[in-house]
Amino acid sequence: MMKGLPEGFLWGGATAANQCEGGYMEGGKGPGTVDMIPWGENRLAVMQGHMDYRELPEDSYFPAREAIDMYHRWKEDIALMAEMGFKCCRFSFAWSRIFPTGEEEAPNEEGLKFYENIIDEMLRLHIEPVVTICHFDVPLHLEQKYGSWRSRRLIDAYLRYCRAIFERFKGKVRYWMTFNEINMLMHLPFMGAGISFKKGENELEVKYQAAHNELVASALATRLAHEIDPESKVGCMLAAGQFYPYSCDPEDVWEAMKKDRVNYFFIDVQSKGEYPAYAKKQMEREQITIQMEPEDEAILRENTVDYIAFSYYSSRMISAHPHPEIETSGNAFKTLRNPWLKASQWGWQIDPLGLRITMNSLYDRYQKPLFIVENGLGAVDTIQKDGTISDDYRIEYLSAHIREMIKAVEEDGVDLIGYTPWGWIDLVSASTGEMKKRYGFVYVDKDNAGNGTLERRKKKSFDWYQQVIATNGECL
Ligand code: BGP
Repeated sequence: MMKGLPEGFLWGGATAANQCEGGYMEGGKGPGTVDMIPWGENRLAVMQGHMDYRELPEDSYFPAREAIDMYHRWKEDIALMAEMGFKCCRFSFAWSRIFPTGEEEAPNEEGLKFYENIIDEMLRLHIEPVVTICHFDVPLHLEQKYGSWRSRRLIDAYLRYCRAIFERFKGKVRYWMTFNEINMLMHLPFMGAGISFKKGENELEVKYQAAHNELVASALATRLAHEIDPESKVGCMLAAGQFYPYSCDPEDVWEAMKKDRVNYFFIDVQSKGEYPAYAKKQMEREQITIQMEPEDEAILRENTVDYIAFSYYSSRMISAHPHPEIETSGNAFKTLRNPWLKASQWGWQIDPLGLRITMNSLYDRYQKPLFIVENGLGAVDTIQKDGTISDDYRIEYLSAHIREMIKAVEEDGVDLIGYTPWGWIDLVSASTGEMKKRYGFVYVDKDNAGNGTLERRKKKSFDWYQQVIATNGECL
């Protein structure tokens, strides 16, 4: 039996442009949808597409615009990841850095150069770049002119962007992901895909239309990447986390299965190349009609993804019957409180075995290599008097998850490419916009209101993770 993880396993960490770069209008960058998501009480309504960002109060604060200023500090930050021994780094490009409005004929050279410098520095330090093409980020102009992904026009704009980056980074970037947490479109449509709603419209229909456009774009991008660089690997990316039934009442089990499908839907199309029967039936039942072109079926069928990337923070629980006393909505996904699990300060339930369960479900369903591109614990960290940060809770969370991940590989035979815990350096939280919710091995001096020196400081988990990578997980 194979022991441990394979040689060349991609240990690393993950970030996203809008949560760490800042430099929001620098280097020719245009505004993106995500730059319009405010901190505070209006955040959720904007992310859900139920409040127009144009109506926000004058003094709103937009954390994505400054973030942790990686735009100017990338070299120092890459040195830190190299010191931890990263084999890879997952990060995203801001689309509007490269195509400021999304409609230019040619890309913005300064934007491309910015990412080229980063990629070259990573390669120099033997860190494999893993790039998310679109992480919650659409050029604002495309949202204003076309209503973002509800329009098919976005497919052309996205492909122009893909062509520019595939050609430029040919031979340098091997792993691409088309859309971060593509299923987030169903839960937080403005954050996930720049979609907001007009009064009285059929929201589910709009979401399915946007989903279809993204799915076709993803398939065409996969084809294009393979044409330009046959060595490249293109993945889908799912916000994963198994739904458990509240009880063994078959009604609860059925409910859990249906909930899982809301998320699997996207990956079923991206990985198997066709709309699953249950989705077609649902659209029929709910009288949803979406615009599809005759060639779409073949495009989806012929251009499936090479690997399945996913984020996993927690499992979820659901019942067919109401249980308001234990309902929580710690994140975008409503869940019941599972009595067997503890939760983070933000109510995200901690379930390491759930990672193994989720990996097995995904592998059984798709039989393609998996890549865990997000996992981690958001927590409040305090700096001790002597300047150290003892984040034992984070070490405990990650150790337990990595142990289950290794079992899934070693004992269940799951094919796994790598593991990039989320927010290897503290950054802005996607759901809350806070800095206080920290994930990093590296602390960044900045608070919720945007104050701080931005100084980087290693936490206890920094040395711990360095050791995990050096021993390929065997020290755990
Ligand atoms: C995922 C996103 C990330 C991220 C992470 C943690 O949904 O892909 O962008 O931030 O969750 O969530 P949060 O920042 O809300 O704690």
